[in-house]
Formats: sequence, C-alpha cells, structure tokens
Amino acid sequence: MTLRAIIFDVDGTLAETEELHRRAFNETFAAHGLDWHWDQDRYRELLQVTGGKERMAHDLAERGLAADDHDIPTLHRAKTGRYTQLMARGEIALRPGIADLIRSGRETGLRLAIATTTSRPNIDALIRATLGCEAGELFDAIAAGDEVAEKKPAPDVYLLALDRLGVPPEHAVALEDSANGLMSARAAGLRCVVSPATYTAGDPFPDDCTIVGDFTHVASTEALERLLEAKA
Ligand code: XBP
Ligand code: MG
Repeated sequence: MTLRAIIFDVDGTLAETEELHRRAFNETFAAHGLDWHWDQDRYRELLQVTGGKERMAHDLAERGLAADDHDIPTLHRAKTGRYTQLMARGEIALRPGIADLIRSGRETGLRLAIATTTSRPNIDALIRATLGCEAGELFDAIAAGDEVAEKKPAPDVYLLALDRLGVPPEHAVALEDSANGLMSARAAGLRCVVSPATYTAGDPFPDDCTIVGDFTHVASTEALERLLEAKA
C-alpha cells in the first residue's frame, strides 16, 4: 500500500521528554505547597494513565485523596507553563533518526502529522527547541490530547490526525514508543513502527508488533517503506 503519510507520537517518540514532564509535575506540586512527589518508579506506573490531568486524578484516587479537594485543571495549566519554560532551555534533543525521517518525508512528498496525548503548547515548545521552527510549518496536521473525547489507547487522536490529513489509514504509518500508543494507532487502522523509550521499554508489546531498537532504522522514507513491505 503506497505510503502517503507519517504520523508521529510525541512523548517518548520524537524525544525522551518524560523526565522533563516528571520534573514539571514535581516542581508544580511543590510550588503549590503540596507534599506530592513522583519518583521514577511511581512515574513509570502512572504513565499507564495517559494525560497529565487524568494521571493526577488517578494518583489522588490511589492514595485515597479526594480529587474534588484539588483544582486539577489549574495545577495542570501551571505544569504546562513550567514544562514549556524548561523545554525552552534547549536541553532536550530529538531521538536519533527522527530529524532525518522528517526531512526525508518532506523531500519525498509525504504528509506529516502529530497525534499525541500531550497538549499543543508542549508540542510547539518541543519543535521550537529542537528544530527551531513552528510545529505548524513542519506538520500538515497536529492532533492533541485535549481535542478528543478519549485519549490513547482509544483511536480518537489518530482518527483526528487522519481526518485532518485527508489520508485513509492504509496509506499512513504511525511511529510510537508505548503499548498504549500502539493500541491507539492500531485501533485507528494504522500500521505502526514502535521504538520503546526509557519509560516504555517494559511495556507489554504484542509479538506481532514491528519493533525497532531506535528510529535510525527508519530514518528515510525509503527505509521506512522497506520495513513496512518486509512486514506486510
Ligand atoms: C504521553 C503522555 C503525556 C505526557 C504528559 O503522551 O501520556 O500525558 O506524559 O502530557 P504521548 P500532559 O506519548 O501520546 O505524546 O501533562 O500535557 O497531558
Ligand atoms: Mg509516547
């Protein structure tokens, strides 16, 4: 099936961003006088809940605290502000292979999109800090978590990206790092290439999933097409 579009997940796929998210959460909790702290082990567990607001509510519930006692949307807005400021320091790099694949995809006329659980300000901050341009200049469609009813593993955000691209799922491929992301892409009818990230390396990936050690294995349109054909 001719490849016409690549849809990129963001966190864990474009870049290893979860430590920065964790730091932004913890700094936000402290700034609001809350004695909450997510260490790496706890954060790995919590990452099974996609979306920062949903993650906070889940954490509160598991600790027997009432979500109604806390203004989660306000806390999350503060966390996003903190995250985008930290990102602007320029310490996060794209994962190997990603910049080359974006360049090659554009050169070969593919349409490029983003389908992520995170929100638009975080996408913009990452692309600005790593590629020095606006996400909207590079990607033909951007679908973010808060634009859809159900976050990953539901298909909604991939379906939205496909709709905005105007490309049917058979002609596109998703790049992902997590089992929730893979489920979301597959539920939208997409093929998916997975390269696990630090926090998702232990995810339960099914045996029939296309896994690569890193995205240098698919750093050009040609290499990506070759891999998809080999797996067809
Ligand atoms: C991964 C996530 C996100 C981030 C936090 O998303 O689950 O929730 O951890 O983002 P993806 P927010 O891999 O789909 O990009 O706090 O902005 O929700
Ligand atoms: Mg991800």
